[in-house]
Amino acid sequence: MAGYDAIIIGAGMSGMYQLIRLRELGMKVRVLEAGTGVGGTWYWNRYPGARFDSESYSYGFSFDPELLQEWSWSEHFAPQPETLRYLNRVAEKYELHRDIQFNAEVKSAHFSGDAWRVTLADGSTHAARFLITAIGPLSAHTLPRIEGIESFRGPSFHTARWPKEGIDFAGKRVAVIGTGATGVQTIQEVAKTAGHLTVFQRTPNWCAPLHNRPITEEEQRRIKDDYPEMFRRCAETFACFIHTADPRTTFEVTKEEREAFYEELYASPGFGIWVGNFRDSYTDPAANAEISDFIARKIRSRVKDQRVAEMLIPKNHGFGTRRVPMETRYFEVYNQPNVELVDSKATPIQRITATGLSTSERDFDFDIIIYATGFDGLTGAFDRIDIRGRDGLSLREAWADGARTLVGMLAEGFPNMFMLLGPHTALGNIPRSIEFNVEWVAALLRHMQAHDLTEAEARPEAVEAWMAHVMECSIGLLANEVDSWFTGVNKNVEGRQTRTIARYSGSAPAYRARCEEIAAGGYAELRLR
Ligand code: NA7
Repeated sequence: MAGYDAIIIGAGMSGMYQLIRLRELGMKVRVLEAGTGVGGTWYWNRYPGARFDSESYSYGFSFDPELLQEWSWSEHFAPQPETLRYLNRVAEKYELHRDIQFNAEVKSAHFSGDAWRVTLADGSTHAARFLITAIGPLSAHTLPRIEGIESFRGPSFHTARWPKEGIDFAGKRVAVIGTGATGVQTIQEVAKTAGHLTVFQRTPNWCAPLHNRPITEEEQRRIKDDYPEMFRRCAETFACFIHTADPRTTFEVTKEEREAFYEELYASPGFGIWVGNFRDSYTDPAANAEISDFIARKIRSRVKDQRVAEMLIPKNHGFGTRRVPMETRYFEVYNQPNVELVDSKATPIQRITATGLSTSERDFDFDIIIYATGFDGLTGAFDRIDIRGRDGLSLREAWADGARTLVGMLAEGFPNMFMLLGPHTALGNIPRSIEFNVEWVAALLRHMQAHDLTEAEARPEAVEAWMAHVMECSIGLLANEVDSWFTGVNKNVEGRQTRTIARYSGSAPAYRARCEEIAAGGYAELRLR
């Protein structure tokens, strides 16, 4: 059995950066990655139209000033192939490949006394003192639970398992099932070339314009000059974006001022309309109704057939209470003669057939079926590995009624396991959270090295206190009243049918302050041996 100081599961952005930081501690590290290349989310999600919704320059790694100057993003919201090229460049610069094993799907990780023993799908095993999960909050993709899904004879794909060679839709009859952030990006791209596209929408989502465009030379210069300032801003905002909530409340301005502000946000690039809106937009139902009404009017003005427009306007949740898909001429797609929208709540898909699918109303024939049906979010990737801590304790069982963590990075009963993007960590503009968490874990390991400590585990009372804080942060959020991966719901997964407080909804600065306090206090919340 091969022995290491640390095993990192996953070679996405968090695994890559953790490897760099652990090498600096002189540790012998092995990264185990199921794919054949680095990039994680950006390796797997190659579906047509995949791109950032965060400004490219705010998303990249910030730790290497030289790399920031070297790399030039081509667009304000870069497409997936460019992001994957960027991450490959990072891997190349730091020679990450020599410590990464590809095609290495981890099946189990068991703690036994002084080491984690990790078994891969091919039966091989590795051992290490420390286990670091870099497995992503949205990586366990889920197909719909529809009868006959295996029987379709044509090509069918989940968006997160897209073929590397790409797919030609020209003249083809294509179905897209799902209208979340992924479905919206896919639909607006496929509609450009498909012979006929049928979209199966169960729940409409509130979408807003991305306003992407190429970065000019002058902007490129400014972006590169402003990096320190921009990252400082991201460190101060609620969710690490360059956008943050407007300090005003919805009704403290006049109706005209409110409308003008909404118009300005709607015409601006990126997440501003969502995270830069009036600060009470997602806590006060009346405030939320105002912005929802504004967006509904926009949808009605962009979609010609008002029956279709009404189908595209969410009725069971307000704007911004689920992840807002960012779009580029998405609503106009439904004005095209080659596109049809089917209401899958009114007429559910009953089975996938050899030649297409059947709803409660009619049969459809397709050449290609695309499942944009999302992920078992936050804890799904953990559930797919048989993780066992002290005395054989199963993580899946320990978390059966909801995950319990200390700052999302440690779990009681799982010594020396550190989770980079575990549940209850601050997410938002994720690479910013990744850099913080990676550095926090590295600092903890440095502390352990300096004090000759070999084991770290969250204390039960510290977990209890953190969970109480997680619950407290979620009070009053309208998002809690809606089914989505934010609330731990995925109708395609057993045990994920009802809403839970699945994520940390406090601010990223508050999250970091708490983590820093733990470190500054000598890690009293951890049992160190
Ligand atoms: P999401 O946002 O979870 O969306 C999944 C979509 O698939 C959503 O519209 C679902 O409808 C739909 N869905 C799932 N199962 C079915 C079945 N059985 N029948 C019909 N429709 C179905 O996943 P995404 O990949 O779009 O986005 C995930 C995150 O990745 C996103 O938030 C970004 O942060 C990046 P539902 O709403 O459940 O009715």
